[in-house]
Amino acid sequence: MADITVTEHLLLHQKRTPQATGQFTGLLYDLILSGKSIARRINQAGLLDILGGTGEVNVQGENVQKLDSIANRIMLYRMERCGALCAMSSEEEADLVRVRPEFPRGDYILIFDPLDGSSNIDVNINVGTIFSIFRRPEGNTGEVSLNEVLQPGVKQVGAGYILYGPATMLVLSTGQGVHGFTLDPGVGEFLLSHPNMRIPQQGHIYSVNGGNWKNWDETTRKAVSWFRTCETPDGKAYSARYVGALVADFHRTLIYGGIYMYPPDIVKPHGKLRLMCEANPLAFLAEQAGGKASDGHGRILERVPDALHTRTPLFIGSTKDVEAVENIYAHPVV
Ligand code: AFP
Repeated sequence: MADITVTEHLLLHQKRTPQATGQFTGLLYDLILSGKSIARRINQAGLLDILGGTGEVNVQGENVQKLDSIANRIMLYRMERCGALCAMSSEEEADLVRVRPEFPRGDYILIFDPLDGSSNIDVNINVGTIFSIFRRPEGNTGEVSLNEVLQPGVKQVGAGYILYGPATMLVLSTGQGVHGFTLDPGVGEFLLSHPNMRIPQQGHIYSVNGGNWKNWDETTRKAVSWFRTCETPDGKAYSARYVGALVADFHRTLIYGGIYMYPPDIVKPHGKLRLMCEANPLAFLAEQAGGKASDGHGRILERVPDALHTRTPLFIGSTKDVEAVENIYAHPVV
């Protein structure tokens, strides 16, 4: 395959209109640069004193890892200066981060999880940065209000993730399919390696934290049991795989098909995952790749968040597998 860089790909595929200002392409460029900086820190993690926790607890009530905090600072620093944003929301920040007046302000809003799966970092297992991009509602100027940011996922204009694994990969959609790029560390560029990614209609892998079994209701147990006992189209049993880093579990699901599930339970009645910085961007990718994302009852992308850190149950992956779960929730066990 000819070496197509992500920048070339964006320039070739962005819609060009007379009104286009290049802001969106510039935003993606700086996002990619931030991802490369984070990848470099992660690669050095075992060599420098950046493993382990900071001793702080974030807005989600979770222990902040040193690399969470480093990744968050890299994203905030670089993206505030990119000139395309008016506001950002990070999983690590309690409140909306507005671009300060000393920096040029643009029309876009960036939501991100700087380092998803960071509890895996000390054992050298995949982590990732997940991002979601919205446009500020037309005609609004001045200070950005929270309401302008709390948009449903269908309004995303772009979404993706950077997976820091054996290779660093960028998986991106701007609404015209999903494309994967692999970082060539020799040249420092992401090169197109996975054009037009498509999720198989039915998979053969289910992914869920089975340790939560005792906290699930009977309907959820029935949904999980369905995958434990049913057969794949070629008559084989489903396999179970669970990394515990959403971005890694989703990446496998995107390529092989199947389903990732984080259902509600009695400890987390609204689910664990964050709608805006985790579920929405991956739901956008899933749909763009021909798959589906649901909260068990309806489309993730249609949910209107009531807060920046709203949580949601998530069932995402192959259309038939997600529909199987929705059918079970449609007839709850009483
Ligand atoms: P961390 O970033 O705190 O590791 O959280 C990761 C995560 O939000 C998501 O990436 C995983 O799929 C999920 O939590 C795993 O949660 P459990 O440990 O409850 O299975």
